[in-house]
Amino acid sequence: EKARIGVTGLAVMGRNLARNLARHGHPVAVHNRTPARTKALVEEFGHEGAFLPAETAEAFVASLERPRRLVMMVKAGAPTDAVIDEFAPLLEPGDMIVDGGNAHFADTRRREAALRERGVHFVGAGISGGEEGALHGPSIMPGGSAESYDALGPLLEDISAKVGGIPCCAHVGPDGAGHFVKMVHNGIEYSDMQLIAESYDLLRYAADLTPAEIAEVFRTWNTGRLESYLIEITAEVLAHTDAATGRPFVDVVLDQAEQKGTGRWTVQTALDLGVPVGGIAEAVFARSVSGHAALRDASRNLPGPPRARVADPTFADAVEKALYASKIVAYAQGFHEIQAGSAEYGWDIDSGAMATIWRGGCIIRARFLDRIRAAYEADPHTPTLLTDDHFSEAVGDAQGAWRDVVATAARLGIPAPGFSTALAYYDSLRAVRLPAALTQGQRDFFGAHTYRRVDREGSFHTLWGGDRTEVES
Ligand code: NBP
Repeated sequence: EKARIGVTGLAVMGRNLARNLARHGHPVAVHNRTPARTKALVEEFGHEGAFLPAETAEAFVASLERPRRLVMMVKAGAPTDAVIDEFAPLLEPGDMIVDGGNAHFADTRRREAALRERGVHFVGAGISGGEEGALHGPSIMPGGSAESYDALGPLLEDISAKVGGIPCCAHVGPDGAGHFVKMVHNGIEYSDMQLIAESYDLLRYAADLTPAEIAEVFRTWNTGRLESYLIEITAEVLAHTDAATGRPFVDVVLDQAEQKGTGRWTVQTALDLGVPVGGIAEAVFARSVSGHAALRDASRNLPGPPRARVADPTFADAVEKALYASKIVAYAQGFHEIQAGSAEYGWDIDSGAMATIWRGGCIIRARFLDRIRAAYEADPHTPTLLTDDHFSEAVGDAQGAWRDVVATAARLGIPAPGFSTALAYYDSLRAVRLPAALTQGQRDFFGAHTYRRVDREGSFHTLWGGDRTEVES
């Protein structure tokens, strides 16, 4: 008997993905560079389904039915290239390699092009949901050729999360599109987490609530429009007490956030594409600031406002509104980046479908995504989610509270970079005139960079060093 699909790389993610496939009745070949992992998987979980263990790459490839479907779940970067180099010579035209790791989409584009030369389909698939998702149903974002999706889609959809019976897996687009969308998903995740962190911080230090009280606030929010996995786990973390000290868990954790790089990639890519994603950038920078221990130590005694608190009992409601409005901005910026990437690389990504496959399995799963799906259904080419009827109404209703929360944070000296930048983005989009006109004047003054006029076509330059007449250039 041959395996329908194979998984190589059996650390937490690969092992759980292989088990998920086996549990769904798909005979799965399993392989790992260090064979002990393969053995351990079959010994521990062999009863869950049909596993075909292989010690060598040759035996692994030979155990797959054709066209071969080979999923690799190894460390991103050089290990991914090493595994491709090992397997590609053993494959035949029509076979498929799926990279389920967190590869940079540019690497995926390079690998896809190289393997296409040999007739092998290379599918960069974003997989979100961590190890639990891999086992019980992740959100899967496969790129690569449409032809490869015909052969892989049914299997991947089968093991993905489902929401209302709809799989959280859809073909994203050619070559690196899947990894691109996974990258932006992670960027949005950074932004979402930062906004939640700021909400907590304001409730704690502006409204003087305890972590346990704030956990209750989040639990309440999780019954409404903010209902999501991240809000749910926030309540869990805030309600947790450290066993060793009896203190709130959140107070014994060092306040220096780490990162693995996908948030940074989202921002770097946005800069290359010229897409403003301030909310995501501030979230990445907020983690960066937190980690600069020496800088923070040196700055601790800088002057701030007198310590004060907010007595208003409706403050938590105001924070909920600020959070919802800022979250809409975060997603609007992320989807703008997806559309810009899609246009740049000719991927033709269906934004509504991306919102659909993020509804389950992944870290940013949320009720809210149904609204985004509906917004793209109503207008697939909308330049921004903010102008969707539902979202513009929601932000219109929230904006007073949103402004108050940002002002309160500024007045009390509590950093709220995510809320602030989201509001500034919103007001920038709304502005009838931006001071960019002045910027253009300065650029023309010092560098003769020229400007365009509101009343005539063409490029112009003012002779700033001479008689200040205007010349057309
Ligand atoms: P790791 O990222 O820790 O990678 C370990 C695996 O890579 C092992 O199977 C290891 O084999 C293999 N490997 C390495 Br390292 N170098 C290799 C080489 N040169 N040749 C062959 N195999 C090599 O595993 P993970 O945490 O399961 O994640 C797998 C992928 O999934 C990563 O790209 C990760 O970014 C992505 N991802 C992870 C999560 C998560 O929650 N952990 C979520 C979503 C995506 P060995 O056993 O012989 O050392």
